Parts: sequence; C-alpha cells; structure tokens
Amino acid sequence: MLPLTSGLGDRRRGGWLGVALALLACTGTAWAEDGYALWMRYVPVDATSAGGYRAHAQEIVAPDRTATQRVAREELERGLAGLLGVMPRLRTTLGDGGAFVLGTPQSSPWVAPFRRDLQALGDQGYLLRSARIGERDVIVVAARDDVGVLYGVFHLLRLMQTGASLDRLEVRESPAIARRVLNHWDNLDGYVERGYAGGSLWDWHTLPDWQDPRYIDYARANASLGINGSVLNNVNANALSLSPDYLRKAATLADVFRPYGIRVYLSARFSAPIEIGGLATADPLDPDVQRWWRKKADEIYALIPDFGGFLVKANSEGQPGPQDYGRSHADGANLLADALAPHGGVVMWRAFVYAHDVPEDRAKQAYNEFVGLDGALRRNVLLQVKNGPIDFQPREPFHPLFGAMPRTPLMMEFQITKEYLGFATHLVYLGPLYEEVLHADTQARGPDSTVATVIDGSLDGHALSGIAGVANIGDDRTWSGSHFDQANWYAFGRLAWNPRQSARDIAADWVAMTFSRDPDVVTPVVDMMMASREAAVDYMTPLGLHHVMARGHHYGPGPWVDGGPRADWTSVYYHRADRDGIGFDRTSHGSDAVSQYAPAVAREFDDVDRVPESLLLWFHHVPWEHRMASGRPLWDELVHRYTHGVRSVETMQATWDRLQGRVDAERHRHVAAFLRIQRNEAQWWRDASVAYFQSLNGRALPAGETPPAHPLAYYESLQFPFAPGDGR
Ligand code: BDP
Repeated sequence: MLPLTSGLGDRRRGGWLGVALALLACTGTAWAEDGYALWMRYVPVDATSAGGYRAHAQEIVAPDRTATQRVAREELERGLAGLLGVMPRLRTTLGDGGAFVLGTPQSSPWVAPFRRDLQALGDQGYLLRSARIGERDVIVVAARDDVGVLYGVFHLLRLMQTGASLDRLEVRESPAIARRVLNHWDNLDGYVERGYAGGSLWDWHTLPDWQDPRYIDYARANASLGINGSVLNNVNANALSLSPDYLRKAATLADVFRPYGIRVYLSARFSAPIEIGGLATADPLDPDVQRWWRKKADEIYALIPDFGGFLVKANSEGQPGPQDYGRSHADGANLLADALAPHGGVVMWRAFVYAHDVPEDRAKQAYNEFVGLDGALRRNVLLQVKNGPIDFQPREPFHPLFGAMPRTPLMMEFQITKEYLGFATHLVYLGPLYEEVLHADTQARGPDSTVATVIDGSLDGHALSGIAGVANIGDDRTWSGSHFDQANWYAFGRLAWNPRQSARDIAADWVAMTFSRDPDVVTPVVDMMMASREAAVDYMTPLGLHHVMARGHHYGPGPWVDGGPRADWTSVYYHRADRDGIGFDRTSHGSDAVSQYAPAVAREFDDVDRVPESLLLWFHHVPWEHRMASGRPLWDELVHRYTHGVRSVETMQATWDRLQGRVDAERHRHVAAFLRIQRNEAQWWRDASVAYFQSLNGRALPAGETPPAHPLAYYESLQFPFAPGDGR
C-alpha cells in the first residue's frame, strides 16, 4: 500500500504528478483511510453526479499570478481529479468547453462583469453561480479578493463531495465574523496542554529551515472552513516565543500559511520585557516597558508584515499581568494595543480571570473584573470570553459578559479539544454545544440579542469581531486524536463563518465528506453525533452539575475532590452536595450570580420553577426530594440521567456496529474501539458518581437501577499519573 496520504498537500508534488497520484488514489485499494485526509478525501462521486459535474470540468479558467490564486486552482484540480478522475485544461482565457471560471474582477476579465454582484459581499465573501458566457455554460467562482476565491473553491468542492447539483447554482457567502482563529495551547517543547492528539504540529526545533509538508495540509484544512488565524503558542506562554529566533520560526509558518489566508498570532507573556528584555519591570505605565513593546511589535512586523496580533492570558492562574503592578486589565491590554496599532494588529485579551483569594463565587469573577472596563479599551482590543462563566464544562449557561459590554467587541472562546468531555476517546460532537451557546438569547437589548449577534458585532455595531477555538490538533495521524474529533474542528470552522448554521446540517456535510454520501450512513451517523453531547452531559454532569472531574488532568470522575490549594479547584465547591440536597445556590438568595444576566434572563434562572432543568443545579441548591418534570424526585432523576447516559453510548455502539461494511474497515475498527472505551468510561462515571452521592444522602437506588460495580473507596483510589494533556 502506498503511503499516499502523507503530505498530500505538498505543492512540490503538484502539476501532472500530483494529479496522477490523486487519480491513483481514487482507484480504491491504494487509499489509506487513516483519517489524514480529513474531510478533503475527494473520493469518486457516483456516475450520475459525475456526469453533471464533468460537463463543467473541461477547463479551469483562472489567473495564475499570486500564490493564493495558484493554491485555489490547485485545490480545484486536486478535487476534480479525485472526485471525477479528470484533469481539466488550465487556461487563462476562456476556451470552448464547459469551464470553472475563477477570479476577482481585477484578476480575470471573465469575472469583471460580476463586479456589481460582488459589491454586497464582504471581504473574503464569494459568489458561486452557473452562468453563460458567450456560448459557454460555466460555473463562476468570483470574489472581491483572492482568498474569497479560494473559499469559494472549497465550497464548490463541498457541493460536489456531498452530491449537490450545480444546476442553477447561486451561492453568496460572506463571513459573519472577521477573525476566525484557532488557539493552539502548544508549548515550545512540543507538548500540547490539554492536547489529546499527540504532540504539537509545529516542529520548532527544525523550523525555519525545514517546513513539514503537513503545515500546508493544516492550512488547506483551515482554509476549507474559512479559518483565517492561528495563535501558534499556549496562552500559558513562554516569553521565548517573542525572541528573535522564535520569531523567525513563526515567520516561516506565516509564510506557509499566507497563501491560504491565514494570519499568524502569538500568545504574549506579559512579563516578557523582564524575561527577554532585561528590564526590571513589566509595569504597563513604565515608559521603558512601553518602548520595549513598541520595538518588539516593529521587529515582528518586519518579519511578518500581516501578523495578526497578541493573545494574552494575564493575572489568571498564576500568569503575570498588569495587576502585579497595581494596574488594571485595561492598562495591560492598551499597552499592547498601542504597540500593535501602527501595524494594524489586534490584542485578544482573555477574560478568563479569577482571583487568587477566592472572595466570590468563581462564576461571577470575570464579569466583576471586566464589566467596569467597558469603553476603557483601545479600539484594537477584543475581549476574549469563554462560552460559559466557569470553564468549558459539558454544559454551562452562556457567559454573562455577552451583552454586558456594548462598547467593547467581545470575542467567543470555545474549546475544541475536549478537556472536560472525555478527551479524544469519547465521541462527543460539539456542534450542538456551540449552537446552544451561539443561539442563546442574552436579552441584553431586548429579545433576539443572541450571543451570535454579540460576537458578530451586529448587536452593538462593532466592525472588529472574532471567535476562537482552542484547537484539538496535534501530530497524530488523524490530526485530532480520533476520527470523530475531526468533526469538532470542522463544526467550529463552519460556525465561525456563519454562527447561524445548524449543527445538524454541518454534521451531515461532514459525514458525507468524511465517511460516505450514502444516506444509510449519513442519517444514522448524524443522529448519533447529534445525541452524543447530551449523552456525555448525562453520564458526566447531568442537570447542571459542573466541574466534578478528577483533579488536575480532569480524566474521569472526581466528585469527591476536596482540599488542596484553593476551594474553587475542588468538586465539592461546585456541587455542594450533602445529606439533604445538592447544587450551587446562585440565586438572589445565594451568590446572586443570576443578577449578572439581563433582567428577563435573570428572572428565569432565579426561579426554581422556570430555570431549565438542564441548568437546575448550576443555579439552585435543591433537596433530594425536589420534584422534577418527569415526576421523579431529584435523586431518582439524577440516577436515571447517569444511567441514560450510559445507555445512549450503547445505542451509539449499536448504530456503529450496524455500519460495518458501509464504512471502510480501517476507520470502522478504530471508532468501534474508542466507543468501547467510551462505554466503559461512561459506566465508570455513572457508578462513581452514584456511589459518591449515595454516600452523602444515604438514599436507596431507584427501583430497577443497578448498584455501582465497586464501593466508593475503589473509585476514589484510582490514580492516573500519566493521563494526557495535564497542564505543566
Ligand atoms: C483550563 C485548563 C488550563 C488552561 C486554562 C485557560 O485546564 O489548562 O490553561 O483553562 O483557559 O480549562 O487558561
């Protein structure tokens, strides 16, 4: 078997050889279905669809002057070779056959007539249209800029990969959010914090001299989704990443990514002026410090002219920051913003901040810290807010800062890597989680003030807008540590482009491109994916429970976690269970976190009869007898949910088993093995949690429920010193 998929995107293999290889790849047996190709497999389409597509595929009429123009054309060639087994003629003028016509009004005379149609599109938007030019039927991929054309090509390929018709084609797309960014929590030594997909993709040691072809495939995958930024290093940053040597390495990655419309950003360590600048302070009001950052920005832009900017974690979990000098987060953010502003860079300042001395319900702290800074941040600062007020839990209410800072562009931070959702071994499709948050109504300016309208800038009229996903990408052959985790990268990218899309539709596209277009595969797999997040919530943190994972590495259950350096790093702080009841009272009678939401939302969350049951224990401390909508007492309902979570995974296993023979054996086996792990770990979660809460309330199990397999002490004794991804 040929290792065909390695370095599939290596442009040095371009031209006829690349096409020949792609054709060979399509003959069937030579294709290694190891997941490397992601959703860009370009396997042959059925004969009927192919007939329709081939009519257009005699020529590609495209400009060939810029690197982006070239990669757009090459991607189309690669796609057509795989999907249809054809090698269209490449032309810069229109010939006499059916053609795909690519370009911008400036780069192509054939696209110039569409100038007016493109006016309504935003930057990077594109138009796909079937049109007649002279006597010829063509498919036009038109945009205002080259990157828009590249995005349009990927969209066109998606249509073909999913078997859509190209007749009467009329697609207009513009990104809703300007900065669509991956955050890599990659350390300079190659370790990925909260990474479950192997080591870092970036080989800092061999950069800048060696450019791993995989960097190109990474860029292709992101461009296929419209992701246009990459923060290369961990938010728990090492100042060395700003040193001349590492900047040269980053500049090389920027060079590789540039044709694909991806800008490089770096996480900046606030104390870098001390650590690599030799200054005695990093005080943001110190003129030497200000000068240092300005010079640093100049140095970066000399190497990376389109550098995106800095991401900063400051005064959070031990990271240095402006408060070390008695200054505010605004002072800190503005210091860096002023240094970047002359070059057009932005600061993405993280709101994931909670105090050292734990004075308050942790869920309230970021809001308290930042809400008063509205209007105090420079125009090139985005405040990057995690989706919920605690920390990437299987379910959280939306963060109360969304809608609360009208004068500040707020950026979303989602986690794609599944730190709290079973790592890469659990099949949990995050599309529904993202969708739930984006569609949540903050009610900040009345109804329909959804989180999506906050972050796309439309609610308060911000041109600067952004969304970040903490990447689940590593050097594992599958990129994401499992086949199904690729779907989370994919869904993040698609929703970043258009946060109003449905998670189900996105899943359907992904399955069709990744596994099979056969509806007998797509339908059950999509159903399985759509149910998977709720399954994980049920077996891990039902009814609004949160942060009950094992300490540190967060692998497996740890509802008993207590003691240690700070209360809000323990589980008992969050669930507050005892003999009589369970849940965190965040109502107006408790920590009053509810008051951080707009009044209509606050009233709903505050009222035990109106709060969604899925968030009950997030906002309320209730007795074990509390009557649930099902008619069951809370305790019975809790156990029922845990068990239901396990059963849901069994249903997923059964679905997957039935697909044997319809999905290639290589990936089928891999997924089946991971589902077995998930099934066993779901049972572990259920049993450990039931045993623990039962030890507090002394209640009998509801009728029909199986007792945990082991006594509580057994679950408490389990140790996993080498669980992956732990912070260090
Ligand atoms: C937590 C992670 C930790 C990160 C932190 C952050 O456990 O590794 O550094 O978030 O977002 O969820 O800064």
